[in-house]
Amino acid sequence: MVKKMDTNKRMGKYVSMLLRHHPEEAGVVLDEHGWTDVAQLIEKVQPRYPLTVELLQELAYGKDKQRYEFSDDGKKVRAVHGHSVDVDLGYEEMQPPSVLYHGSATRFSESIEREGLLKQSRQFVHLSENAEQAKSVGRRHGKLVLYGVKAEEMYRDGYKFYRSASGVWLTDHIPVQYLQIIL
Ligand code: HQG
Repeated sequence: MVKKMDTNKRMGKYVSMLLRHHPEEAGVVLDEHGWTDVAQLIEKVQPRYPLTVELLQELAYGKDKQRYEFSDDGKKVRAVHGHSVDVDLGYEEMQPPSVLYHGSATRFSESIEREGLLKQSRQFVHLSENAEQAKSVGRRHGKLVLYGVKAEEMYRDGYKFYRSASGVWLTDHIPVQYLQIIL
């Protein structure tokens, strides 16, 4: 059972890598909106992992958060956040809640507190509505530092925010004056 969980986790990371960053590594092709054909994706992943449609659905609606979505006919799939490849998901601009959260690691704090939050290799800075979710994202990078983002104030100042289908909030850059250290 433990072994099966580990394989699924590794498979999930591999599928996310293909759908968000390097589709070419397995010969997967994404269209301009990030979609790829489910049957082809499964065929390209199978030399490495025993992916099936059912497993892809499980990975899409993960325990902690949604990561992928399917087209209405179920034939296409795409990641709903996290891309570094240049695709247009058609996110709509939305008014954010007053505070959003970003978890990071203490080794980045000095730089973050100097330059603000940068999107690095991804298309956007990723923020959570929920502090717990932000904490687990931060811990993946090292010793946790949790920032609160004055999102409503930013929005009033003209910054644009988008909400992905997974509920992750996206924006281009968070200048330092909108950041508060929470933990
Ligand atoms: C840090 C997950 C130095 C930033 C999550 C982060 C998310 C800076 C790292 C999604 C910096 C980038 C994305 C600056 C930001 N100086 N470091 N000025 N500004 N950083 O992985 O947000 O679970 O690209 O704090 O839920 O950790 O995979 O971004 O530590 O939504 O579905 O640079 O990944 O989604 O790391 O994670 P990442 P992230 P999944």
